[in-house]
Amino acid sequence: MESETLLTTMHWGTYEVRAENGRLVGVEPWSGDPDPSPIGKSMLGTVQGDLRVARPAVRRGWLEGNRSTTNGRRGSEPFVEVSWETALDIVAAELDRVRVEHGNSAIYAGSYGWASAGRFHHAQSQVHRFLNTIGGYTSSVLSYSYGAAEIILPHVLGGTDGLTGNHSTWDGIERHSKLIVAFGGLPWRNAQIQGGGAARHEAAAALRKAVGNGARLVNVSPVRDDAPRGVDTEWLPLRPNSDTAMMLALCHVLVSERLHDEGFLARYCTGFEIVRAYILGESDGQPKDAAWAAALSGVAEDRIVALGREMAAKRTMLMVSWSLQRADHGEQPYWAAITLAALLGEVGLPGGGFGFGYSSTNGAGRPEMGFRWPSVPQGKNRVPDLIPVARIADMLLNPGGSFEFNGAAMSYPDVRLVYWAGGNPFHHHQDLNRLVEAWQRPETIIVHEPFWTATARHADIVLPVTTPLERNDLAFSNRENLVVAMKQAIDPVGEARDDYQIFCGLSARLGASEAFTEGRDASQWIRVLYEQAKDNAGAAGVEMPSFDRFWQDGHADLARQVTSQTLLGSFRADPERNRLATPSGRIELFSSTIDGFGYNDCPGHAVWREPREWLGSDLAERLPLHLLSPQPADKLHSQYDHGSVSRAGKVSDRAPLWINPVDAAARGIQDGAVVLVSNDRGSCLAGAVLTDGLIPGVVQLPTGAWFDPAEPGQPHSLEKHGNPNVLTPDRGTSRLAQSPTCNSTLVEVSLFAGVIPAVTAFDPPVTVSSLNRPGVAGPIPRS
Ligand SMILES: Nc1nc2c(c(=O)[nH]1)N[C@H]1C(S)=C(S)[C@@H](COP(=O)(O)OP(=O)(O)OC[C@H]3O[C@@H](n4cnc5c(=O)[nH]c(N)nc54)[C@H](O)[C@@H]3O)O[C@H]1N2
Ligand SMILES: Nc1nc2c(c(=O)[nH]1)N[C@H]1C(S)=C(S)[C@@H](COP(=O)(O)OP(=O)(O)OC[C@H]3O[C@@H](n4cnc5c(=O)[nH]c(N)nc54)[C@H](O)[C@@H]3O)O[C@H]1N2
Ligand SMILES: [Mo]
Repeated sequence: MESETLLTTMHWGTYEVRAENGRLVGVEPWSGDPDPSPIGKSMLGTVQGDLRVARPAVRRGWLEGNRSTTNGRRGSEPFVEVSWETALDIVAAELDRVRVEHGNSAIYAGSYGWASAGRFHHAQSQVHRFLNTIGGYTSSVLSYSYGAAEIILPHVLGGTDGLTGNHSTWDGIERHSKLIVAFGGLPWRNAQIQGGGAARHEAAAALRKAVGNGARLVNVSPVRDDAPRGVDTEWLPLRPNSDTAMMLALCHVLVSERLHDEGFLARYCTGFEIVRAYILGESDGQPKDAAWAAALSGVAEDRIVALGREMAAKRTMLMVSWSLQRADHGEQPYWAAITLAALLGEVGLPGGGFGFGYSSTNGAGRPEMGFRWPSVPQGKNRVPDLIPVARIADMLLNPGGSFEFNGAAMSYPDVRLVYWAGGNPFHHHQDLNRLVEAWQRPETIIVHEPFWTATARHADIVLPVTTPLERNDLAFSNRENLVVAMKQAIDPVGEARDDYQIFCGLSARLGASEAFTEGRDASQWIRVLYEQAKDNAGAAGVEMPSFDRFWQDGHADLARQVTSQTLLGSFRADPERNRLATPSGRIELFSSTIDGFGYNDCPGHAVWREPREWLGSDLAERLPLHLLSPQPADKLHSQYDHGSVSRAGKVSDRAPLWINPVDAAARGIQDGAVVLVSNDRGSCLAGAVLTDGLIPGVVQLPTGAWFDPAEPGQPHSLEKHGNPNVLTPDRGTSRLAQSPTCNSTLVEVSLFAGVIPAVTAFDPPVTVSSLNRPGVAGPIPRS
């Protein structure tokens, strides 16, 4: 029996995979990972399962000439399977038609999404590089993860350090922090993930060590379980989206009791006087005191005062999860947290200051490698049109419409063709019923997918792609010192091809072969990327073995040069020489730039603005529950929702909805019951889990259940599987960042009456082998 064990890296960990006679038979965590994630197990049974896209497939109506579909055909019609030759001919001709008739800006290929780990076969890199060789595409900027932060932080701090990297490292926190206040908590589940690939999971241990060394940890969140597992924590529950009010009140305690650090404010910050007048209520008549914040947040007044005093007395680290800024006015909690940290005056000291997203991934708090990992070069996009990523439905519904963004007046291009490789908008976007409608507008939608996800089902042309187990690649990941030779373990499933191979076929048809490939095949590209990495590392004093040695060994464990860093430490040491990249060179507690935009929804300093949708709004009389939709513990987003680990976490076949027993009793809901979660935007079914681990008035439904409408293609159909994005609002945080606000959602929950419909998201779609012969997708041929 032929059997081989190889290493592969996914966003949730590095695994030893074993194949026998062409079948994947084992997935075990890499022995070097001290705290591995179970998610990898889900690859068994799915990578070679019946939800793989077996062959290229085209929507029947599209082949018959029905392009844009106002009557909901997209998402409901069967697919016709075609050969690769036919599929590539069709796609190339369609790209050419659209660019000639409408110009390249009519091609939208933001193609947001996580795809898979692996530096070369990174789907977005491939699709963007390819389209740049044929004239470009309308692109997207920012992320669903932390779009509001990506815009506000450069105005305040001059960059995104402390958000995406260069956090103060755990060692300083372990040794010096005496109080850690975590807004949004530090849920262990999220630190399973590291974008680009995880090797050693170390975040949970670092946190345990900090608390073991005497730091007191406070979890400020509506959800008790946002505290890290097995760590002594105080739970300070608050009403969702009220953190900014609480932070401003903590500032009020410091200023009114003269506990703030005037020296720090004078030397390192601008705008304190304006902020002070706002905090004390001199500028608007409302002091932001603890009584005021208590009424908004539900946290007792004396608890806020005591916490403010404790912060002033101890070395305090403010940690703010990324989730807080995925809410209405999501810019504000970040600006308010920085303001609070500046008043405390410990920014730039180990164990003090602030940081964003500790435990939102495994990476925050780990030292940087000190050099950049190379990626596939993108070339130049000649199309200037772009959108903030979460404005996609707005763009498709309002071609030519205008919008404001970070001080600029912009307009939406007229998109005719959407190209997606490596993402799942029917997972990630808000208000999916609105997306279903917007998605009918383009003339053609092309998707590359390994699996029959909702996005594949809502496409016109689906091209089947390999998973990392079916190709060779390299894992380079930020803050990871393990480089992995991701060797092909099994043959491509069905007729799947690599994204790269597909774009080779298209570029050849469009006369761009040389520009796209530079004459290299995949293995040559992998070698080139490795050599670049070796050069970059070498220049930073980090030695990497030769490529051949590395490939033979299967991985390389690199010695770190950087082991410790403190966010804004060098700025603190010498603010003149190490000026920040803000207009003043300092931390901008007041920004004349933002003030100059004249946005009432994001004025010149941190402010409290009531969310349009939260427990304090009038709507709460009719929709009395605040819905949080966090990341799922048992998978990454929608990936491998059909796998064993995710399925084990379903309740009555659906995503689990956490609800407080008080709220459940008032609605006659018992543990395990199928419930209807609804608001004016949509409704879904979920499985009730009764827990006092969240406050009454708040329910939680994780993301990731594959979108499963009872009537595909029709907006406002009941969603059967528990996808929270049929409920979330599709509105920008503010005119500044225009970023997602999924965590500002009100709903009602009731016991589902009637016949409970079966979940069908995991049934393969209907395909027909020719235009008139209906049938069901046959078994995937195994080579
Ligand atoms: N309500 C709510 N919504 C949210 C969030 C929330 O907190 N609440 N969080 C948001 C956040 S932070 C994010 S980052 C997004 C995540 O949204 P996405 O990144 O879009 O979600 P994924 O499920 O990771 O989608 C990746 C897709 O790529 C496919 N894929 C994997 N490998 C390959 C490959 O090699 N090639 C190709 N072509 N495809 C591949 C996978 O099968 C999968 O369908 O969701 C956002 N949506
Ligand atoms: N297992 C797993 N881990 C993941 C991912 C995944 O899909 N699965 N996705 C990864 C990605 S792409 C990202 S961007 C990160 C996201 O990382 P985060 O944004 O930090 O994660 P979330 O799970 O959305 O939210 C964390 C907690 O914030 C709390 N919260 C929500 N709203 C509020 C509020 O208004 N105030 C307070 N105080 N708390 C609030 C919720 O209770 C929630 O449990 O996670 C990454 N890690
Ligand atoms: Mo994200």
